[in-house]
Amino acid sequence: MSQKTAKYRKDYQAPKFTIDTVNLVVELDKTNTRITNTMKIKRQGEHSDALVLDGEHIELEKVVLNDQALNTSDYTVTDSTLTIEVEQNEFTLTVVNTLNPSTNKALEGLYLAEGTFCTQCEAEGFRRITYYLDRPDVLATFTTKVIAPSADYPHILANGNSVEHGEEEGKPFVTWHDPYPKPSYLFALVCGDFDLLEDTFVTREGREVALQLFVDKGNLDRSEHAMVSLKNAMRWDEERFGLVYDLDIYMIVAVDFFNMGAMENKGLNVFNSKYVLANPKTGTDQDFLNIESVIGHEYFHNWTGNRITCRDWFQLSLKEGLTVFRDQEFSSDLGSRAVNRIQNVKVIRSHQFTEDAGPMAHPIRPDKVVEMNNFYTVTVYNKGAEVIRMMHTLLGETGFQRGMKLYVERHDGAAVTCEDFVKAMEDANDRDFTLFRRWYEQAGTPSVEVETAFDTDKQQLIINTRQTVPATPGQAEKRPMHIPMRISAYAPNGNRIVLAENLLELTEERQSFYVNGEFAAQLASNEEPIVSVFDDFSAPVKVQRDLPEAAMLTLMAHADDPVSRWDAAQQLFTSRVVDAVKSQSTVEVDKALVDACERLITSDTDPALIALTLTLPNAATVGEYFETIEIDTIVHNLRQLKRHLAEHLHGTMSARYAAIYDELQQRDYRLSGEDIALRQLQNVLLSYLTVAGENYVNLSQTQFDNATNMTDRLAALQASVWGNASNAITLVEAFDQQWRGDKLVMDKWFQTQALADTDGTIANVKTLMKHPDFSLDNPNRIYSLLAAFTQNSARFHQFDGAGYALIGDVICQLNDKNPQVASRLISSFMSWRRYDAERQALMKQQLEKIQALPNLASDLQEKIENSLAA
Ligand code: B3K
Ligand code: ZN
Repeated sequence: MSQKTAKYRKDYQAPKFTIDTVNLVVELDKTNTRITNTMKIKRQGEHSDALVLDGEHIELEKVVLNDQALNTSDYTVTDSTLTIEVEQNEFTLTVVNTLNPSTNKALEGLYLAEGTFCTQCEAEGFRRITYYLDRPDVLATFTTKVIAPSADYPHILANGNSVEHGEEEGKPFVTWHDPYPKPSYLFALVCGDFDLLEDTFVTREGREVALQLFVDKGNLDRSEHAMVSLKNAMRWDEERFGLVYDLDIYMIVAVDFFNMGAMENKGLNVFNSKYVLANPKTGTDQDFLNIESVIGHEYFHNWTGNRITCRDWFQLSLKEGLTVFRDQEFSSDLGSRAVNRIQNVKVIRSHQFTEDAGPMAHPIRPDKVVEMNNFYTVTVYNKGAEVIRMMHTLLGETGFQRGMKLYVERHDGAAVTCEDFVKAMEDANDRDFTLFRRWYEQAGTPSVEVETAFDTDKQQLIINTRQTVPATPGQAEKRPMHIPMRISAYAPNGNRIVLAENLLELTEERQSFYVNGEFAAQLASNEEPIVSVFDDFSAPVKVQRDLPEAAMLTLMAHADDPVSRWDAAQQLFTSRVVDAVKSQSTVEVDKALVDACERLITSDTDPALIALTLTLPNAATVGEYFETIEIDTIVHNLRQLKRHLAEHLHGTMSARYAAIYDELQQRDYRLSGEDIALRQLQNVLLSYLTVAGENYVNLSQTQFDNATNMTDRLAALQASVWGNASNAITLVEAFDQQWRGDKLVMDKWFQTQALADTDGTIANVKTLMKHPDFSLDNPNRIYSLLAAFTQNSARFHQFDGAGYALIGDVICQLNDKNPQVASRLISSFMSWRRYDAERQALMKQQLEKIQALPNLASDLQEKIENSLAA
C-alpha cells in the first residue's frame, strides 16, 4: 500500500454519485470468499467525472455495467481504487471480487477467526470487502445473501430482517434485507456456530422485537446480564429520550477476536466477548457495569449514529460524543450517578488531558486526519461527551430534550454535521451558541484561574476568573471559551449558603462575577464563605486556585456535590505529592488529613464514595501538574503517601474492612448497588492494609481462598501483587491453576501482573508472553498484558529503557499483523518530550526504530510523524 496522505475537514465535497440499493451475494469460503455486488447508482449534479470506487486488499474478477461485461480496458484498478468512465446518469453496476478471510489478522473488513466469519467496517473496512463508495454520506438500502461454506455454520447473519433461507448445492444460505438506508460502515455479517439466548422486548407502541444474543458454545451461563442490560437500555431510551427501536429483530454476537469494545452495525451488533460474557464467578462488578454501559452505548447508536449518521469522519464526535453522553446518563440513572461521574472525570484527567497536551492533540472535531482509525480517541469520545454535557448544563434537561427532539425531526435518515446538532440545540431553545462552538474548534485543555473574595459591606461574593487555552499542534492562537462553572458556598462549619446563582458562564479571558446570597444566615461576623467551583466537574478544564487547606477539608467533608467532595480530597492528596516532588523531599501526611480520612472511613457516607475518595490519583493525573514529568519521584511519593496513610489508619481501616467482610459473608453474592459499593470499599481498604505491613497478609490470603465471586478473588490477588506482599506468588499460581484456559478470566491475571511494580516485572511480562493463554493474534490478550503494562508508570518508564524496548519490539511485530492494535500501544510514547533527557532519548530511539520499518502502517506513521515533529 502506498502511504496515505492527510485529509482536511475544509476540503469536504459532496459525493459525485450516490448508491440507492446494494445487492450483495457473499459466497463464504475460508480462503477464497467471492462477493457479487450489484449497485444502483445515480450521478449527483451536472458533471462528467468518472466513478471512483474504494477497494483495498481485494481481487477484482469482473465488472458489469447495465448487463454488459466490461473489458479490462474500460476501467482502472489500483491498490485502493476502481475507476470506471460511465456516461449514463443512472445505471446498475455489478462488481465481482474475491478475498481471503483467513489471512486477515488486522480484523478489519471480513475475517475468519477461530471458525467464525465476522466483519468490522467502521471506519473504512467495507472497502476490504467489495468496491464501493465507502464514505458515511452515501446511504443505501442493503440486501445481503450470505452463503455459508458448509452446514457446519448454522448461524448466518446480516443486517435487517431475514427474508429468505434455504440451501444451494448443500450449502445453507440466508438472505437479509435492511429497510433503513445506511452507510457502508454499518454493514455487518457473521457466520458461525453459536449458542443462542433469546428474549423479546415490547416497545411502548406495543411492537414485539425479537432479541437474540449469540455466544460461543458453552457460554450461555455468562450471557444473562447482557440480555438484561439490553432490555434496560431499550426501555430507558424510550423513557428518557423518547426514542423507540425500529426493526423487528435486534441481534448481538459476541466474538473473541475484536479490535475494540463493540460495533453498532444496524440490527446486528458485534461485540468483543469481554463486554458480553460474565457471571459472578468469572466477572467482576466492574465487568458487569462495563457490559451494561457498552450494551447501552451500542443500542443508543441506533438513533444517534445509525438513523442520524455522520456526513464525514471529521464529524465522528457527532455520534460518539453524544452516544457516550447517553450511555453515561443511562448508567447514572440505573446505578450511582456520583460514582459514574467520578469515574468519568478520572478518565478525562488521566487520559484526555494527556492527549490534549501531546502531539496528537486535536479538537473533538478534528481538522486533519491521515488514518481515521487513529481518531477514535478519548478526545472525540469522552471530551466530546463533556461538550454535550455542558450543553445539557446550559439548557437543563427540558431544554436539552427539546433540542434532541428537533435534531431528530430535522435529520432522521440523513448524514449530518456537529454544526447541525448545535444548531438544533440553539433553535429549539432560542439560544446563541456562537462562542460555545469553540469547543468543537479548539484543541487543548483550558486552564481557569479562580480567585474568590467576600465583600462584607455589600454581603457579596466576588469571583475573579482568568481562562487560557494552551497552544496545540497547528493551533498557536486560542480564543476564550464558553465555560459553564457551577458553584456553591459554605460556611466554615460546612453549612450550605444559599446563593442567588449557582451557574456562572465564563466567556471572556478575564471576568469578575458578583454573587449575592443569604450569607448572614450562616456566617459569623468574622467568617468568610468557602466557595466550591466547577461542581460536578461542570467543564473539562484544569482549575488553578489557592484555597487554604482548612477550606479544602471543609469541602471534602461538607460540599453538597459528591464530585466536589471527592475532588477536594484528590486535591489535598495531589498537592502533597506535587509539593514533595517540587521541593525534592518526601511526602508527609499531617494530622488534619489523617483525621479527615478517619472520619470518612467511619462515616455513613455511600461506601463507594469513600472508596473512590481513598483511591489516590494515578501518576498520569499527577504528571499533568508538571511541565517535565519527574516520573520516578511522582511514583515514589504516591507510593509513600499510600503507605503513610495506611500506617496511620490501619486500625480504623481493618475494623471497617472486617465489618464489611463479615456482613458480606452472611449472604450470597448480589449485583445490587449496595453490595457493589460495599465490595468496592472492602477492596480499597484491603489494598491499603496490604501495604500497612506483613500483619495483614492473612487478609488477602483469606479473602482469596474464601471468595465466592471474581470481584473479591481478583481484588485479593491485586492487593497482594500490587502491594508486593509475601503471598503474591502463591496467589498468582493458584489463580493460574484455577483459571488457565479460560481466556477472558486469564486476561485479569495478565493485567494484574503487568501492573506490578517490581524489579522483575519486565522479565515477567516477557515470560507471560509465552504462556499458553497468550497470543499476539488476539487484541484482548495484547490489551490485558501489554497495553496494561504501558500504564504501569513505574516500569514502562524504567530508567534503563527496558520497558520502552519491550513495547517497541511488540509494535514492530504488530505493524504488519494488526496496525490498529499497534497504534494503540504506541500512544504511550507520544508524550516523550515531557520526560527527562535520558528518557526522551530512549523513547525517541524506539519511535525511530519503528519508523524505519518496511511497510510502516499509516496508523503508526501518522502518530510517529506528529510526535517527532518539532
Ligand atoms: N463505533 C465503534 C468504533 C469503531 C472503531 C473503528 N476503528 C464502536 C462505538 O463507538 O460504539
Ligand atoms: Zn460509539
